[in-house]
Amino acid sequence: MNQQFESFFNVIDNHSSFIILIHVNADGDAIGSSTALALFLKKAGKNAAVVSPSAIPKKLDFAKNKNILYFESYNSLISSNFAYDCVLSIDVASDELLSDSPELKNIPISYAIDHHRINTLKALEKYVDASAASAGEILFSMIREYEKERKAAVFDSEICSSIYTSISSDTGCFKFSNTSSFSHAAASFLLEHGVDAEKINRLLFDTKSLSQIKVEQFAYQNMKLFYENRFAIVIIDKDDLEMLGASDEDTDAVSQLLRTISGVQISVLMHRKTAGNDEVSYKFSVRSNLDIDVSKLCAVFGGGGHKKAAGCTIHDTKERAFEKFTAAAKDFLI
Ligand SMILES: [Mn+2]
Repeated sequence: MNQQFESFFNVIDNHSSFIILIHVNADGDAIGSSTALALFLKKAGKNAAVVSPSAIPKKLDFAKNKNILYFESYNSLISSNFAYDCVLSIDVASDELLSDSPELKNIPISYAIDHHRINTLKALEKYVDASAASAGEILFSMIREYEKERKAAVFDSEICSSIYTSISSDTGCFKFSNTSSFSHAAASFLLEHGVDAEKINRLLFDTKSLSQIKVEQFAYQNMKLFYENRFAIVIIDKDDLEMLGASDEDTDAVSQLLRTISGVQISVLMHRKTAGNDEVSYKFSVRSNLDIDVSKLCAVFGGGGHKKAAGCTIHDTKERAFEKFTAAAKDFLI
């Protein structure tokens, strides 16, 4: 019996209504795993809602569950008067990822579930397994253990679909290097429990909005290559997005896109944070090929993430942020 899982089950037993925090700019893992966790808690006779620090991207609407409440800011949680006695988090690696909201950053978290290698989130208890490709895989193991220990039936097609969304999203449809035999074994179980994998994967990977396509077109036209074409970067400024009629969520796939160029070892999307303050800061979304650990590159600037997918923020002018990052990246090329 996993003691940390048991400790989580005790947290569930000892409370009646939960909010589940996810990270800003929610992805398929954040929505899939938090939705599955909320559904699991409801099956355990509890009340549960998901709290996202920022608007949930429209393309993930399909991954929400009609029986779960989603609050898309701290203020909307407060104005709803949703009563809760316990705060959980899933897929959140740091306080910074709870956005600029001081209320959310200081909210006491009872139990945090995560799979990032570096987790600095403040929480009473944590279960962090960096070998898991997605937070959904950890939840999958927890629910299996819960079913065994409590002789309860939890898995149904809705929970299984949410976990499948989470795993498929964070493994890039089972293509990224983090994909393990466990990812596939979990998926196999989930497919046996009524998951429409074709539909989920089409909506996650093969469906793009026109504005997303325009952003990708812009990225191809404006990308810059350095260091014998081993380093690809594109800068997308707030004005560029406005010109394209696009929003932040349309930029998600861009760093991934540049990584597909043959010979590129590190690909970067550098974009202006849209937070409404005058301070200039640029966010870097970084991907790598080969055996390059970009979480270490991002750690140079106080960021982090996974080995092949990481991010950081540099508070500086466009030119200086670009120069700093590009110079630091050089040491990581092979
Ligand atoms: Mn994740």
